[in-house]
Amino acid sequence: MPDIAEKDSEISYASEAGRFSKHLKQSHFGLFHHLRGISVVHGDINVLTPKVRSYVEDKIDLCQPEKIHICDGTDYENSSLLTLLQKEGTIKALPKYENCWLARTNPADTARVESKTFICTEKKSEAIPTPSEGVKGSLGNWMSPSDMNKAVKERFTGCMKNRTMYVIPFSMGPVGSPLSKIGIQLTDSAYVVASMRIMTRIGQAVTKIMNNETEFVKCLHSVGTPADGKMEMPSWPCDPERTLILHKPQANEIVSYGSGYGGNSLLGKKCFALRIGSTIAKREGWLAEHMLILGITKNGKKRYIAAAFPSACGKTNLAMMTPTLPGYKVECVGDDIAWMRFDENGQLRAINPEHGFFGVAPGTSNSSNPIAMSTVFKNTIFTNVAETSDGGVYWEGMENEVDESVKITDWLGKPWDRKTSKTPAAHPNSRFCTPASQCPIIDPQWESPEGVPISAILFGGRRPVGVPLIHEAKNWKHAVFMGASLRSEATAAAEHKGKVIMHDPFAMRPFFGYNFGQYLQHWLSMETRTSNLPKVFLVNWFRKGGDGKFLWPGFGENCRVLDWILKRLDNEDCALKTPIGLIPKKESLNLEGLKDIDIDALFKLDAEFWKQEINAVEKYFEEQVGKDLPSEMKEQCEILKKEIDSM
Ligand code: OXD
Ligand code: MN
Repeated sequence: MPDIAEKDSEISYASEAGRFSKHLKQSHFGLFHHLRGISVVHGDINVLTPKVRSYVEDKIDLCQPEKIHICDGTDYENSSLLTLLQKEGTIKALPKYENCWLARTNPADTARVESKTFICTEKKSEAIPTPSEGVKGSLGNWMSPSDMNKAVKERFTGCMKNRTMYVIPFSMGPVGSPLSKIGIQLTDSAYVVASMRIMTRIGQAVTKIMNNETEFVKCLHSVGTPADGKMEMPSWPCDPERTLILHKPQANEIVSYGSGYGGNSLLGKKCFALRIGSTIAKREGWLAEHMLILGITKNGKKRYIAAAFPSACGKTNLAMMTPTLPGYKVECVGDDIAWMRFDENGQLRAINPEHGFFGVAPGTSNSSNPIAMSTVFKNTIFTNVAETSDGGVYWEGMENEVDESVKITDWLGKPWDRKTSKTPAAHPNSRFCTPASQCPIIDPQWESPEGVPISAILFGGRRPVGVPLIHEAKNWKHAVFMGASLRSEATAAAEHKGKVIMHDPFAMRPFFGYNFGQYLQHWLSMETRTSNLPKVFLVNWFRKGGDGKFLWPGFGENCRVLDWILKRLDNEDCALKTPIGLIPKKESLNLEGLKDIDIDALFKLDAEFWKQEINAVEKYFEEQVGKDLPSEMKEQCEILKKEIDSM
């Protein structure tokens, strides 16, 4: 086969029109090209700009794949990849549903690995704050550029031998929106391609708008091979011992090795949209946040709200809420990530950079999230959920939705019995990966290139004691403090064990791309960008009573809390000042039709609890952020302590 690629690309770059007509002729028809002497078995190298091509060629030299596949995002491509994945035993069809698939991972590769995730900068202080002497930092990990180069060389040299390198051009955000960004992911996992196709916009739509000036984030991923060459589970290759996820903000570069799962391998999500995204946002003056975006309409008036909750704290449920109060409608823009910037009128606008939902399956049911349940049973890849004998899926929470007579096989492929099995049927971090467009309440503006106008920002977490159902920040500095002091019970989305209350500032602790002290400074600086700042609130659906039961019913009833927020946005005089912020005045929270709500317990402010809380936050700031902490945060601690003392 002649290597005609070099000459062709010169010709095609001389003529854009020629490039695209040739692209149409060549896709899918097996006209082999070569890159660095390696066969391109799918797609057209001419759609790659010279800059992209040079990046791909560099990584071909490093990874030494057997074949190259340039993703075009077509249905044809997708169905061939799904066929291949079935043949390799990575996925199996779920005949109960339309175009749904079940993947089982190696049990050692089931969650994000924060301990193996690094930000790589010249100076350590650019990436992470300096903790106090003897304290282990928890606001990210740093690696030097030379260590990064060494680690990459060790792991990636020849890592794609006998494998296909897939080249995925993708857009985070609506293709062509001024708020969107482009990435090129190289991966040796067809599962990753199929998932990226759901989670982002990939292929021709993206390459069509690229020219040689187009900036892109470089994303290199390999599932790896263990050093001894022994692959424990050939259907799910990975190298958990040497897994490493690296980010080089200065070069807009991500390198991920050893894991095929979730945030470790779908690089558009946490690595790009949050870690690299937050560094680009800092440079360009906007915000990349771990936030859902929802639209809420009350009596015909619509507002948009963004909300930051730590992983697995119900962001997807809130984003798809079915309000119980009549006259309200919630619509979903996104369930995990928001990119937000002030427009020329000073209005904060947000896009959801993603194109799908990668939601935690357990706990999702027709009672907790009927909208998710009507979204996920077509065109979905499920991972690590349990399987039913009638060709469907099962997870904790679906007890009432699967007939008793149906047999269940757990996420490890073993028979599982509802009455006798001691372990969960689905892995606690098992997921559905499903197109956002299928959501029955997807917001009509969800792909609007200018983004939706944000009126309020919520922070929240799982706080069984002490933190009221809702309180409002007193001003912007206090709002930033609220985000900075966010704490929550640990969840299954990462590798932490147990139910400890962890600090998770801005719900971003695992996702900061740069020093948290500078991140706070960046948030504080928003005050200088507009006179129209959103109002900020802290919510807690998870407060428990003395009997250990939740005090608030949550889910669809949370619209009552949103209703109070809307009143505040309309400047209604319905808030009561307290030392920690503003809470609803008596009767201003609509509880009509709700029985047995202990409103006093939900809003009780205990001085001793709050003293301890502020002390814990102050200690955290001192130990973890030290000299990088903006003075405004210390001042907020002092103000709060004084006010709490007078309680
Ligand atoms: C996620 C997470 O997967 O936050 O969204 O872990
Ligand atoms: Mn998340």
